[in-house]
Amino acid sequence: MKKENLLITGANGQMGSVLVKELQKIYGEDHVITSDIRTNENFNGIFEILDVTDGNKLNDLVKKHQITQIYHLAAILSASGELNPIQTWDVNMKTFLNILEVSTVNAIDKVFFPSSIAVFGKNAPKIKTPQDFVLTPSTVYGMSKVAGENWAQYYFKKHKLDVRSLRYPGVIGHQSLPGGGTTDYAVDIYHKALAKVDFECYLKNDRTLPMIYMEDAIRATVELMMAPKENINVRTAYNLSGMSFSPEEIATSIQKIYPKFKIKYKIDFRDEIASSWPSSTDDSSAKKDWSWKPHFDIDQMTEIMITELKSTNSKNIKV
Ligand code: AKB
Repeated sequence: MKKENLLITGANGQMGSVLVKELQKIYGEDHVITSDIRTNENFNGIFEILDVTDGNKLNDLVKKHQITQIYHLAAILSASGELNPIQTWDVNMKTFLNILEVSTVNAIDKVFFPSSIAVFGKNAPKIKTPQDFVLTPSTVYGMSKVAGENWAQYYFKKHKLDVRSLRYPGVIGHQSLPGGGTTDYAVDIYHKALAKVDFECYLKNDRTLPMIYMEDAIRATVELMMAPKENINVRTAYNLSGMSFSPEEIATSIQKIYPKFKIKYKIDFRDEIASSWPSSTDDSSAKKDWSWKPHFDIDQMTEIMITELKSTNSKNIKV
């Protein structure tokens, strides 16, 4: 069997740090090259400093490690993106175009590109937003994801580059902290509950968004990347569903474990971003093409989040 060597960009991020460990289990530590703009001592195996806007350095690393697959996770997210729109467009687009070019030149087998529910705009149906609805995003982040999806499809058609992509909902996990996203509140809320402090939410109480538990998000990524090439009929990005909930509903779920937990609201610009996104998406293409099925609902997730965060906290205190 051909030896695979994977390059992960943005490996220090919320998804990257968890995905790396899963890929290391599958391919072996020495075959997963982790990279990020800043150094990180938490990974076993090989780590490289990489700013993906530097196409030459990317090309050198791909050659040096004989890379066969790239998971390109480096990006600026929706809320941070609105504070620096031009820089966000530059970084998100330049990095992905470098990945596509270097992958084509080096005959990379497969590329993973994360897209997002942020591709949809206010005009899209809120409930079960269809896979193929017209994309009119309201954020620069969303615009960069729509452009990225189209570039992915272009390289697939023009250069036969096997680029695969998912439209992630908000991802919630205990292993890492998100940064700069609109859905980040749904991770932060668990940390506040554990610290026994009230949570101040920047979204409206009934702002329902699509979300997914980290374990489901990682499994979806691996399943998509392992699916036979002929099954991949969507060459932009697949809608992906886990669960949907509002701030009020996640607070209720936490109150089943911590009855005294309180949520209050101080709305900011992120609610406007969230108001342009779907409440749920129709992921029947993912179900049909590569048998996608989420495993976790909100209460199961809450139980695991609280148990795991408690255990991490007690380990940290002992050190
Ligand atoms: C964000 O909130 O920006 C991300 C996303 C939904 O893509 N979590």
